[in-house]
Amino acid sequence: MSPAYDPENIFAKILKGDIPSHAVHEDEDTYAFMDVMPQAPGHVLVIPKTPSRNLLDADPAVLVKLIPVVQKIASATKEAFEADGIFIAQFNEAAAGQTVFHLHFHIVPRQQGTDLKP
Ligand code: D5M
Repeated sequence: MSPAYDPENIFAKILKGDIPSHAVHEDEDTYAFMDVMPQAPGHVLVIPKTPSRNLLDADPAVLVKLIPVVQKIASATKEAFEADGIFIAQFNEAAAGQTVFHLHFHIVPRQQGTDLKP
């Protein structure tokens, strides 16, 4: 079983306004902001406002609202950065690379022939 949701994680603090962030979208259920360690220019994170540790922990009703926003922001990011493609990633638990334990989708514009930063 996964550890419990930590209400003091960095993204929870961003949602509370305790830590600054560069917002690109906000609605009743969802928040999107620029990643501070971008893997490429235009790297955005999309998160639900509902506390969810990761995808495995999330209520499907939360995902129903979140995924269309991921799609919309991926599309807008692709256009804004004139990207050839969009990489979308999401990690579940530390063993899989998750470092912030509030569900988030990475949206990263990709240009043909370029590598992601490690
Ligand atoms: O990645 C977590 C991601 O969160 C990683 O790309 C850095 C980013 N991050 C960490 N702190 C902040 C703040 N304060 N603002 C914006 N982005 C942040 P994962 O490995 O998927 O858990």
